Amino acid sequence: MIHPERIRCLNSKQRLDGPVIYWMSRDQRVRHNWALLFAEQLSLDSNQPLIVLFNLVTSYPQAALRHYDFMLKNMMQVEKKLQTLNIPFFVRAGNPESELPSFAAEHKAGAVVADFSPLKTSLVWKKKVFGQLSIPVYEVDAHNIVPCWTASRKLEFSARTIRPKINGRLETFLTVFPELQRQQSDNTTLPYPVNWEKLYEKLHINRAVKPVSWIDPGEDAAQKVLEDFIEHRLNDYAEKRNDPNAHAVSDLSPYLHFGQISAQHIALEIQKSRARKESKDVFLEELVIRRELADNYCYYNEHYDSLSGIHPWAKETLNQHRTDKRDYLYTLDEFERASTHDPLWNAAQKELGKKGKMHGYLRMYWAKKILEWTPDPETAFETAIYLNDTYSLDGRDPNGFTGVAWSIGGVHDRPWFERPVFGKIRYMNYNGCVRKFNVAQYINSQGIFST
Ligand code: FAD
Ligand code: FO1
Repeated sequence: MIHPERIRCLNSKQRLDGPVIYWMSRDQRVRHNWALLFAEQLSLDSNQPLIVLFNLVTSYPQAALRHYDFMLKNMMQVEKKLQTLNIPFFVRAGNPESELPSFAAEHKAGAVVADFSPLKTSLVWKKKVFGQLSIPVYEVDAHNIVPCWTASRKLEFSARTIRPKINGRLETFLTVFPELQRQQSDNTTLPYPVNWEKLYEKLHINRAVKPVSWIDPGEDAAQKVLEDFIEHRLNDYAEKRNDPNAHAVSDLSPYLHFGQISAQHIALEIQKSRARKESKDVFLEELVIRRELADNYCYYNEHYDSLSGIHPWAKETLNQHRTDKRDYLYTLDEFERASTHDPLWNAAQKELGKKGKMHGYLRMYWAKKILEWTPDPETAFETAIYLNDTYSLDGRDPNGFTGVAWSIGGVHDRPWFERPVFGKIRYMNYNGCVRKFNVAQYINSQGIFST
């Protein structure tokens, strides 16, 4: 059964007879997907066919070939999985505001189900699409364990304030998923096989940021990574997760960003594992509290994607230090080419550029140095978001906007003792990293010899 608080009806239209469309967008998976399960429930209740639509936008902001390749390779698997369940899968390429209404009309749809994202891109799509539809539109939060609008009705100040609100509802929401059934009805217009090559050609994207080979895209690969993490790395997560030299983290963020694996499913598997309790707790704090706090930040703060979204205390302190002398100043191009004076920063940028993933501990250091080496905090924010979203597989995500806002704007953090440029924003430096892990080893591992 799907908890009713996961579902919101976005308009008050009457249901018509006709197929139920699940417009798959943020949660690009067949298993453990509450939006798909709800669409199935609607279709069974009304004895109408269920069909799935993926609307491919040919130039998603900041997305490059690296990201589209990771996404489309999974979509090819989604097509096959839905075929085995006799659930027709269609792909349209273009702007959702024109494709969705024409698709719904063409199939005489009776209802549309959308998954949930707090990001502006998705909100703009929905506003434009749902104003044109004369059938009911439902939105299902298939990404969070506790639905974003249920966890809290307001912008939360920190992990400390949202944690009890989320933990208090896990009993209700951290539940096992029902199985998606094979669709019986054969009165659906079966789609032609998707012409993926043609879709690749339609993309207007930055093709210089190449796909990566260290991680396989797709639901099945994500499940294998999860199992391997639980088997070999979860135990040491608490003590080694901040060491970029130890492969101690899950590497699940690219799959989570594209919805190729369910956070709820991960949490259930982590809970079942026999790994050390301390490591399980620390991991769940990141996966559940930190990640859902990021959706809260983006959902309740329309300026999540710029410095103007940070708290007044942080704005004030950064302004007071706006004219402080910067010891180093770099342009976007110098950052992008990893050519600063700091071999550690350069190594982290190289990892991001080559691998499409930077270790979480270094991301904080990396972003904070951008604040220190740019002319003003606004430029710093824009530079960090641009580099993060252009190169990181898990970029263009609430976690990224929130991670940059934390590093540069002190969001979800507290004031620290005052210093030049940073003011009261938490400071991090090279020696702090040396105390935490073997910096020379990390730098050499990125093929850069420390000076
Ligand atoms: P693990 O340590 O295995 O964590 C497992 C999961 O928990 C992650 O996949 C993520 O969903 C969640 N998680 C872990 N740490 C955080 C965190 N600090 N905030 C929110 N959720 C967290 N994460 C992204 O998904 N996309 C981004 O673009 C991104 N940009 C960041 C930028 C900066 C400047 C900072 C400081 C952090 C950023 N993060 C981002 C958060 C965090 O660094 C990554 O989620 C993490 O490194 C992903 O790797 P992993 O899955 O192997 O991590
Ligand atoms: N969502 C879509 O519905 N269609 C797309 O073509 C699409 C492309 C895309 C490219 C990169 C990326 O990081 C995300 C992309 N998304 C797309 C959106 C994504 O699935 C989520 O909906 C958003 O990231 C919101 O969280």
